[in-house]
Amino acid sequence: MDCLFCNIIAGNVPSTKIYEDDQMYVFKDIAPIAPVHYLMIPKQHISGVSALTEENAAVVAHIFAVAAKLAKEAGLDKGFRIVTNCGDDAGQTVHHLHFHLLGGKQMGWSAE
Ligand code: IU
Repeated sequence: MDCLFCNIIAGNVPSTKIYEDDQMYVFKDIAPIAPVHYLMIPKQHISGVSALTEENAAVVAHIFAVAAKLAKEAGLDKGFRIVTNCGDDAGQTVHHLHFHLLGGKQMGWSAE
């Protein structure tokens, strides 16, 4: 298995787990850019948003429903952001679909 996030799901690479169920896994980003910075990933290997099909709709919807719950549990009452980078121009570095859940600070907005 050469996918880092598949190895994290399998427990071959350590991570700080926040949440897990049969469809998805959530852990703390190793290099956080906000006080709360989780990575939410499907257990199924999907390389990124550009590889999504209608067949993946349920797991993506599930990830977002869990995100709302985790944001509430983390106390992000003032707001939060969900980001996914897709491809080189966006700076995607790990080619396993992941959604960043960011919060706990006032965030700016830029495509820099
Ligand atoms: P990106 O959207 O593909 O750039 O996000 C990948 C994230 O994975 C990035 O925020 C890294 O800090 C994070 N990460 C990690 O949590 N653990 C790791 O071992 C590696 C990257 I490599």
